[in-house]
Amino acid sequence: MSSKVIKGGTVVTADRTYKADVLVEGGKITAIGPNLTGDQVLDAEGCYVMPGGIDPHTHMEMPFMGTYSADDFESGTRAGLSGGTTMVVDFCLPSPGQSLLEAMQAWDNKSSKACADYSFHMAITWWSEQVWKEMATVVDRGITTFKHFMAYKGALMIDDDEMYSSFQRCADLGAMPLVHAENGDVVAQLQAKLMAEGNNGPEAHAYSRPPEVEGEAANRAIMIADMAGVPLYIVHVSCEQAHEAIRRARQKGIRVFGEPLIQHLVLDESEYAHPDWDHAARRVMSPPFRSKLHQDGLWAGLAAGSLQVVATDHCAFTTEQKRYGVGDFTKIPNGTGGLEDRLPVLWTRGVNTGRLTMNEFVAVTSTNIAKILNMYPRKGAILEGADADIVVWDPKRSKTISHKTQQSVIDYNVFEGIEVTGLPRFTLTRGEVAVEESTVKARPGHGEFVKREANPAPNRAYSTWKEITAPRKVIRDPANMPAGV
Ligand code: DUC
Ligand code: ZN
Ligand code: ZN
Ligand code: ZN
Repeated sequence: MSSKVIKGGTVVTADRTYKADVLVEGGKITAIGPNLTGDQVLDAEGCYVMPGGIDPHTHMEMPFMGTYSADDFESGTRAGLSGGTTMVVDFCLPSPGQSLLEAMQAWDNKSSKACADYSFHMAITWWSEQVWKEMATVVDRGITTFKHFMAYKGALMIDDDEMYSSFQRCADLGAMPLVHAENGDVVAQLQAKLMAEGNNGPEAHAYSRPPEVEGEAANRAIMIADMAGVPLYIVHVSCEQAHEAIRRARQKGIRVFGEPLIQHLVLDESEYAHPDWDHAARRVMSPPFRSKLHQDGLWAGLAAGSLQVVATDHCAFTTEQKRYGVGDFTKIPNGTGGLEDRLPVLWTRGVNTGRLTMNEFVAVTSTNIAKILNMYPRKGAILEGADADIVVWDPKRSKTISHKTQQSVIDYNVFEGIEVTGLPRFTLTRGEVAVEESTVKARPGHGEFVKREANPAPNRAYSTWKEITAPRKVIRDPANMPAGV
């Protein structure tokens, strides 16, 4: 078996920074220390050797809003590798009424060409006894997180009754629910009102989804999860109202995780006021970009630990696809890309500015994600025995982000023109060099499904669930009831 040694670099993990060589054999890290030798030497002089990024939230080739997201598992994972991300967690999305097992099969097929490892969440888009049953099979197959849409009324949205049932089922299975937290009923009314007033441009998308709809839904999901006795993961936290709900819950000992996106950390609502329709529509996603005030709150949350991970919700659509919504903003496919840019942009705007330490950077892009999603230390670690998913990070390498040089198949980039300093020199996926400077040699089919374990028992220690579900005493003597009318 041939070996590789990553030589002369500084290892940066979520909790340590130290000089060491890293030996890689058979797709695993087999030694860490001084003066290691191997068949092939990768020069890491002047670089940081970090666990490869994990993106916990992507949508490859997803049927959505009358079309399919444009990047598939090949171009998507290639984009990830190019930017130092060595794993994605994508969403199996059954259409309402469809079997979860069928959706899982569809995603198995789509992902066979992945260039990097991947795992799945399962979306709960409808509710029935069949879904209840199939959730156990899904968990057995290594998918232990279930996503719930509180928005997209008439399509993917489920109501509180269904959500509470599904959350209880998650608790029993040792699984964790995820939520897209937006009040879909309020959004639908605001959309109708705006359209009736002739407000049909992409800016109206943002008007129809104010921070309050997100804050309300986040708070509601947290309370319902607590009553079901299950931890909760809130995707794409974009505003203080949602962040505040998470912070408050965590201070009470409720186990809730918050995931901001790199887009919301650096892009703001002024993008929707751009005079060019295409420019604004390309940035339509849910939740929409917010004001600078919200951005500051998200950065602070990452540093303080009230928010734990940074994702992309990579869901890329071409300009042509975005134009389905000319004249009706509710038909603009929701989604933006960012998989290739998440690490460089977060490093540039986070580490280079002093907002995040290097260790915090590793935590929020990789290690915390691996821990929260039960993949640690196979993923998210520079440790002997861990998968050799490694990024050799050159803090001096710079580029200007441009759609002309990106791996994603779409014809623009929401970060266009942003100058980043800090880029991969090498990206390794299970020991294979997929990126060397600007050369990407990703191999379709190399990626493997990462099975995840359920938690051994539902963790209801701090939950109000116990109180709410405890047997209640009948207080009044039935013999002494007043006569009914
Ligand atoms: N938001 C998006 O913008 N796209 C995909 C799904 C979602 O929730
Ligand atoms: Zn979402
Ligand atoms: Zn999403
Ligand atoms: Zn391989």
